[in-house]
Amino acid sequence: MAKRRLSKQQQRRIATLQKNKIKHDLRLDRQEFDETSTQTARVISHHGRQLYAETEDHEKIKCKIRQNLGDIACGDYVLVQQAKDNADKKKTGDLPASEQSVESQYVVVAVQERTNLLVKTGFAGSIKPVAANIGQLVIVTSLKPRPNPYLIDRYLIAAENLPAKALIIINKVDLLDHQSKRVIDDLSSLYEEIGYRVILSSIKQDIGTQEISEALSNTTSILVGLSGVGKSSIVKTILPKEEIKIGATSTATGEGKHTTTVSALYHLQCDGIIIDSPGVRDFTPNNNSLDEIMQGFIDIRQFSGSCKFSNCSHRDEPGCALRQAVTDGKVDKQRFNNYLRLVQEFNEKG
Ligand SMILES: Nc1nc2c(ncn2[C@@H]2O[C@H](COP(=O)(O)OP(=O)(O)OP(=O)(O)O)[C@@H](O)[C@H]2O)c(=O)[nH]1
Ligand SMILES: [Mg+2]
Ligand SMILES: [Zn+2]
Repeated sequence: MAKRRLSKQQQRRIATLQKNKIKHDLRLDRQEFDETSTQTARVISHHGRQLYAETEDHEKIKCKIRQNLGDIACGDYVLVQQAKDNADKKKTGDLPASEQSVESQYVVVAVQERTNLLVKTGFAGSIKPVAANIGQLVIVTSLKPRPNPYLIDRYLIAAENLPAKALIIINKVDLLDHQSKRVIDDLSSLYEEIGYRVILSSIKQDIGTQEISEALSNTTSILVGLSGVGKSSIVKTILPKEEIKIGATSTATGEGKHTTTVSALYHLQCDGIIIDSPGVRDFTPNNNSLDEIMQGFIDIRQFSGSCKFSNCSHRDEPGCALRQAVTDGKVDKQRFNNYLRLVQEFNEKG
């Protein structure tokens, strides 16, 4: 593919960014950090070359990031050190209250091993980390924008392969009418029959919020889904004191305006942790193999290996156990088609 030529202005911008990065790295290298102050903290939100983290004493700290640490995501556990000056002042109690919290000079020196990392495939196949150490993926859908079963299935693949529990929320049920009620009923019974929990909610009418709150206890959950479905509204309802931006949606489609721009982590009273993530236009899990796709379909995977041919593509070969399961009503047709679609997309990617 021919390389796109950069305009003069773009070249200048890139040069300035590179210069700033070098300056930042030099500053970090010159500044001395107190190794005896090393402690563990959990990343609350990540903004380019800086992040906010929470220490084990629940202190919120702002940190710079030492170079070459690789990807860092919201929910990561990191090792941080305090700048020498600050650490000394803190020991003698000389640090002003304002500097003891957010403005303290900390640096992230290492990222601890994670249990899992949720990633999404971005532009041109780039892999972007979304959040780390996730116990539960909460797939938020709504009546407006409408639920998209193909998107739900792709998030379920991500959940099964993390692995993490999965929960499906159908929000904005205050907008239900006769026609949409059937769609929502069918959708929730489909996923409940497979074995997933589905909660119908309305933030406007306070429906299902208690149930959501309880489902979030004792684990780290992340809310994911299209922009405008009400992810931040759910967090704000459970944690009314937090400053959380809620966005407007387009009146025609209900499409959101991408209000939340970075993932952010919040503590719940019930010992749970919730991560609010930016809404997506689409989500493609980073499937590394056909087996990962199969593992992502908990209702279909039990039939794999029972086909007549071991390399069955489940399309038109005789003796296909998967197609038989669909014919027998043991596997939902739409789920099976979504499975085939993902396999095809994977094969086309090469
Ligand atoms: N009718 C109705 N509107 C809701 C409900 N929950 C949220 N909304 C509205 O939906 C819009 C989008 O809400 P947000 O919470 O910002 O949505 P989000 O999923 O966080 O969107 P992004 O941050 O862009 O990903 C706002 O106008 C909310 O007031 C609900 O239960 N019913
Ligand atoms: Mg939001
Ligand atoms: Zn088959």
